[in-house]
Amino acid sequence: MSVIGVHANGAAHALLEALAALAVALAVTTYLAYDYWCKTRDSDGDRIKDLDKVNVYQTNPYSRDTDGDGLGARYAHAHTLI
Ligand SMILES: [Ca+2]
Repeated sequence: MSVIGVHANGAAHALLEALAALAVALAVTTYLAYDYWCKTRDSDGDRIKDLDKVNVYQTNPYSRDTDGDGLGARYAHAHTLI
């Protein structure tokens, strides 16, 4: 193999390594962004996180008034009704 060929293979190898590192960085960033979104998501916009509605209050994260009593979850939470 010529000297030029060796350099071309070296450059190609370096390029592949850079692309692999970029792919790993993109995957990690995407995972972290998705994880943050899952932990902070507020599907019904009542400022109570979905995770808290499910795990702490056992209410529907997609409904502001799970029990249909006319009181929003935020009000009910503030007045310890849930
Ligand atoms: Ca909510």
